[in-house]
Amino acid sequence: MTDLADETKTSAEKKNGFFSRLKMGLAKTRDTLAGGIDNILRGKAKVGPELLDELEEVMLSADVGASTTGGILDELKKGVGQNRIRTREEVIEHLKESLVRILDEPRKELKMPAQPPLVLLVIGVNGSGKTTTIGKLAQKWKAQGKRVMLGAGDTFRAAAIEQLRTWADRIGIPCIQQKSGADPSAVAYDAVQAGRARDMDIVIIDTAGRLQTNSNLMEELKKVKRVIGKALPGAPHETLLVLDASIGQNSVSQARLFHEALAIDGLVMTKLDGTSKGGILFHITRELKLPVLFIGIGEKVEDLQEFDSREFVRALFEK
Ligand SMILES: Nc1nc2c(ncn2[C@@H]2O[C@H](COP(=O)(O)OP(=O)(O)O)[C@@H](O)[C@H]2O)c(=O)[nH]1
Ligand SMILES: [Mg+2]
Repeated sequence: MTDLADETKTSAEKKNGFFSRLKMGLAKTRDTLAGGIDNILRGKAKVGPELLDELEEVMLSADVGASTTGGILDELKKGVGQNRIRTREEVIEHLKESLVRILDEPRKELKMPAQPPLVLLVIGVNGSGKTTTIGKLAQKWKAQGKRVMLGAGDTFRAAAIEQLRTWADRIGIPCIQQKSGADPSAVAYDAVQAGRARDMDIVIIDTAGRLQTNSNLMEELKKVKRVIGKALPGAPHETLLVLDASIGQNSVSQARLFHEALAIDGLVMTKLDGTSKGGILFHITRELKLPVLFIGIGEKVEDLQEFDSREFVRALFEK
């Protein structure tokens, strides 16, 4: 995915820009995770049980989660026991491979429908970054020449509709909306209908995110999802859950609740830039078997990146 401004750059420059932005965004998690690992390994002559205990502590402090950390260390112990892993470098290489494997297990690409439009339903609690993520995605796709339409399904507050409308106006794309208080499933239905009638490639539906413990929200979202399927059989093609990475372990229970109610297809992890808890991404992927499709590493449009597991792990470990 590229921005218009990027179009003139060489692909190497683009790749560098992408990677340095990623590294910058992940600085806090890198300090905790790779920085901690580095400290432990430095000065250790031998790779043994004491070292593995210390590694466990570091990974937990970066919110990798107990079961995920345990799984990774079990493999590491086996390797050490069999004398396959002996040096500091081998420990790090093994860790990196384990982390990439965890991220690569669930599928990664967007499911594309046989016939456009691709309909994305975006859900998540208030403040997780749904509306900004939608705006950033829409801007990227518009810049690639895609016909994109938005649906203002967060009808709970007038300001939420306004926020999405502002993105749409700035990008120069249509936004289907009704008055605040309107039935969100009616808005979603209209948006998908309009998307079909107006030959859109992509329709993105925003939703409200009052607390996940509120069963009304889940019922409301289920209805939105059902009604979208009536407007276009097979849609929504992707139900994306937006999660704020800075809430760490809490995001696991949050994701579970949404997944149980709504059968999520993929995750967007936002605010990785403001947190040292980025390790949570490994834990969530492993626990829920859901792919991370996009990550947010800042406020700018180019700070929403398509997720690349290998680059992500490399950025976490590279000094
Ligand atoms: N630093 C940072 N802030 C973000 C990111 N994504 C979203 N935000 C901010 O999070 C706040 C809430 O976002 P919003 O899209 O309104 O959340 P919503 O309630 O889920 O729609 C806004 O101030 C966004 O600018 C990110 O990746 N990094
Ligand atoms: Mg919003």
